[in-house]
Amino acid sequence: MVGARDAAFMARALFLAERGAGRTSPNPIVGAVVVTPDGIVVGHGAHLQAGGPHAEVVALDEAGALARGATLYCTLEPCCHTGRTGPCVERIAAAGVGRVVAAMTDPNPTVRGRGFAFLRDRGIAVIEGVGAEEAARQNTAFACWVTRGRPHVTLKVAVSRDGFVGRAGERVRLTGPIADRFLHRQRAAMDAIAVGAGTVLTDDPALTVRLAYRARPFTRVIFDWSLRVPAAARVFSTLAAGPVIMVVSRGAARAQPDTVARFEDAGVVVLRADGRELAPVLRRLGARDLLSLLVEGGPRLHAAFLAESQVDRVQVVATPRVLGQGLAAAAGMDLGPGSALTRRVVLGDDELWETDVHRAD
Ligand code: AOF
Ligand code: ZN
Repeated sequence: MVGARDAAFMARALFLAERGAGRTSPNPIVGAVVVTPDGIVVGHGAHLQAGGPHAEVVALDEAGALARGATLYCTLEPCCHTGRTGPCVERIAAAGVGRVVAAMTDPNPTVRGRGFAFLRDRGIAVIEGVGAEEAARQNTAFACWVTRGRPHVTLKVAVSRDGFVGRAGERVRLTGPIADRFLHRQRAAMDAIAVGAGTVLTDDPALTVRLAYRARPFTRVIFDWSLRVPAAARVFSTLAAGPVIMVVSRGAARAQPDTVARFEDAGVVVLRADGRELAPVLRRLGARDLLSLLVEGGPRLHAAFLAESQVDRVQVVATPRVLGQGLAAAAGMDLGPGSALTRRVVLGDDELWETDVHRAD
């Protein structure tokens, strides 16, 4: 039975889970609390990094003997497999937990319901789905990666009031300082960022995280099919911040072996692709444990992602600047606050409109 207190304790577990936000890839973020039958919280836990203990184990360690007969609240189905760490369900059963309340099934195909079944087999009451919506939101990228083998893809674009994203060959600032800070925080939580060659040639971006704290390396991906980006581009001077991956067509790599060799000698990862299809490239990025990818532009790269239906989320930052003329956003990019809008955030003079793309599969 779902008690009135269950939602409140789950809210606490969901809050704890956020401590791992942006740090746990390729693992999900998970929070857990252990509560005695008289409603006293005797254990708290969060999963803070891959390879580290799971949230349930942290909470059970804190609870010690008080876990006997208690309820364990966890934001994800407890695991039943041995990965980098051992199965949580065995620890839960051994601790004598009487009841488990979980927000959602672990989408990982090696778990997916087996953790719950294990617990029920041992006579532990299991309640699923409390806080499900919030838990799913916390692990959207993980669920995408673990089921599809590719990163969750967010397309982000800033637009002028008259609908332009910039001017050809010119660096244009559209967003204000509040939006910039928000967007750098978002960058800090992503595993990787991608831009097209045109954006590197026009903006020469550093593609680093500023204005926000980031504890781990940041992967930058440059889609440069025909090897147009010069070695002097700023992004190549930021290898200390994390890997830089250049996606080039196999033909271009073959035609310009010296250029490729120079990049590789400098520490750049050159990923040779057959054709210009994005899906296989995304799977290769997924194999590098990249769970989330922020595609910043430009319009041609956005258009390619949209044409191939490789987009999970679209973010439009509407700004008050008027450009008069310039580059249009990718066709098919819904620039208005459409009906499917999932989030709308006011950022000073700018406004973020976010839409999640839902798929049948
Ligand atoms: C849990 N609690 O806190 C997390 C879980 O390599 P491992 O041992 O860390 O296992 C990683 C997998 O375990 C991951 O793919 C996901 O299915 C699950 N993560 N499960 O019970 C946790 N982080
Ligand atoms: Zn576990």
